[in-house]
Amino acid sequence: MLLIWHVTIRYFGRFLLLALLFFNNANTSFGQPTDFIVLAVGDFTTDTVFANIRCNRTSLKLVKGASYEMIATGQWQDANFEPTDANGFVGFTKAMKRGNFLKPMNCENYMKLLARVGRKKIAVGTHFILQPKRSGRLVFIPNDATFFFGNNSSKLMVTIKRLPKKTSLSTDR
Ligand SMILES: [Ca+2]
Repeated sequence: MLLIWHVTIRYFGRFLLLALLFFNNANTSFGQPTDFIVLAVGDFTTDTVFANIRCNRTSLKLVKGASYEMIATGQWQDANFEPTDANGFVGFTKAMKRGNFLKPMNCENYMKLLARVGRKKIAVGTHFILQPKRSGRLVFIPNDATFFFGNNSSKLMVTIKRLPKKTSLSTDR
């Protein structure tokens, strides 16, 4: 009898622990922060995007089908090349041309500002209106070659504003 009681207590404890863990995670994606910001129509926020960081994770969650205007200001720099704005520049050295395939978006300029929502990458540049096809966290990426982010410097400021739903410039490419 004592043994049955002991086993019951032991496994009930484990069950309770698992149940607590499950319900604690039930409202979130596993491993994701719980404090995502979802902009209401008309709201905006400004994020800093660093040139030497590949994945600049924002705390914004974009909503499928909503429209977001993104305006990037400032200049950032790849190595010792001329600083550029969020539109970046065409790679002009041999190494840059060879390294095109190492960029997150091969056909876009070096140091162009990119956004990623889920797995989808989008070229943003200095001004873009994005209508995501899936909801997800907004991540910004400088379009530089993988392994070559360390020599980048400075940062951009990106303002993200949620627009009214009917916007003619629909552009999740
Ligand atoms: Ca670089």
